Amino acid sequence: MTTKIPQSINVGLIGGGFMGKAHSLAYAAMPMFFWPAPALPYRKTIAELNIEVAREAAMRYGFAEGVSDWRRIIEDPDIQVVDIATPNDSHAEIAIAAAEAGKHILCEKPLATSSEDARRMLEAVRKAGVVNMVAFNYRRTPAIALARRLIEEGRIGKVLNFRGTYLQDWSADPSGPLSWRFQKKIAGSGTLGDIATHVVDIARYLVGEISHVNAMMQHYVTERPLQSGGADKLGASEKNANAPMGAVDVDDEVMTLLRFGGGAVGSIEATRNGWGRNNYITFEIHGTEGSISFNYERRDELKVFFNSDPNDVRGFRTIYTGPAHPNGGALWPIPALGIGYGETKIIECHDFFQAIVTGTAVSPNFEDGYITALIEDAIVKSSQERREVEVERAES
Ligand code: NAI
Ligand code: SOE
Repeated sequence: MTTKIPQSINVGLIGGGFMGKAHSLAYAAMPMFFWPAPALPYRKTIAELNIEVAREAAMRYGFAEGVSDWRRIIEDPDIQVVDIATPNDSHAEIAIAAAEAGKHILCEKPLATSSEDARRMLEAVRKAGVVNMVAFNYRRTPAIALARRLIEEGRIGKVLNFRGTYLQDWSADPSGPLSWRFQKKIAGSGTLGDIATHVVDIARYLVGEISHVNAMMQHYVTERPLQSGGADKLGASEKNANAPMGAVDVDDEVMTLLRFGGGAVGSIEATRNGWGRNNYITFEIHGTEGSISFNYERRDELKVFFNSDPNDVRGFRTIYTGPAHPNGGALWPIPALGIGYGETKIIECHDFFQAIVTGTAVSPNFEDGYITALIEDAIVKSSQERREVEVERAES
């Protein structure tokens, strides 16, 4: 053994659905990629809504035990990390209880269903002095981190324009079931909180603070068949035309113009009803000396254009991310072997544990989650009042 054995840190994960799976994979895989790992995450307890599901989740995701009450995780003095992977309406209550118990917290996005709850969560983690992170994982895609590095190095000059999209089609079919993502009481909002916030996070990460928005929100589908039970269904995979219907009270589509504090302008468009688009997170950034273009559906690639290239070979070139790029050394040995969604969660997990072990802050954290919630408020207000709205500043 040539390496000092990293310390073990016990994790309690709440919610064993889609994100429960993604986070469990990251706990298992993080030390396989990042070695020596900052710490070895030990999957101690997973909480689900009932004990059978919790025990099955424990078996499947490699946890020592499954429990049916998340408070058991908060009360366990041997758990240092609380991971919140439940639907949005429970994030605030769990996170505040976890902070008061002195646990470090990884919370899924959006941080909360309202900016008021997000602010309370931020106050709780600040008061407790615990490491906190909100899981906007897409910024950890190596190509997106490379875009940030190129911008910081001045390779495209001063940024003038950010044009971002997040387009999906899983909710385009109105007979798709009434997921919790269509219910304001649980989700807080629709496309806005669910996916537009990912692009807000990418825009802030790459270009800086957003000062003003000018937005339009649309709501097309007003009711959907109730789900027959069991795990949440994302979209049209299980249709039931004879099922009783329930109300959809969230937005389907968001578009907003942006002004950044640093002087750039931009736009974001997001929909879950765009047939043919799956996880179409794209951005194009124009600077005074060049441009950068990205599409998550081809996430190994970053397209760059440098004005300094000789005229006869000038054009967008494609960089395939690999060991030369952010986090690339920990991932796979040659470019273009294929970065997946899982890798973004593995990098997120590494950075979170690194922050815990070194006692430093990590981004995006609850402050970023709160600022994103304030941007969401401004988008809603702008759409309702049909005018440009200034984003409220977060008190520091
Ligand atoms: P899901 O519906 O697949 O899973 C949620 C699980 O939490 C369910 O199994 C449910 O039974 C369980 N649950 C609900 N209340 C609970 C409670 N009080 N105690 C214990 N378990 C409880 O939902 P999904 O897709 O995993 O979403 C969870 C969170 O992750 C949401 O906030 C969502 O916005 C976010 N998310 C983030 C993604 C990302 O790319 N960062 C991707 C997908 C979801
Ligand atoms: C559904 O729109 C969803 O699962 C979102 O909730 C996630 O945040 C996104 O990353 C993938 O799509």
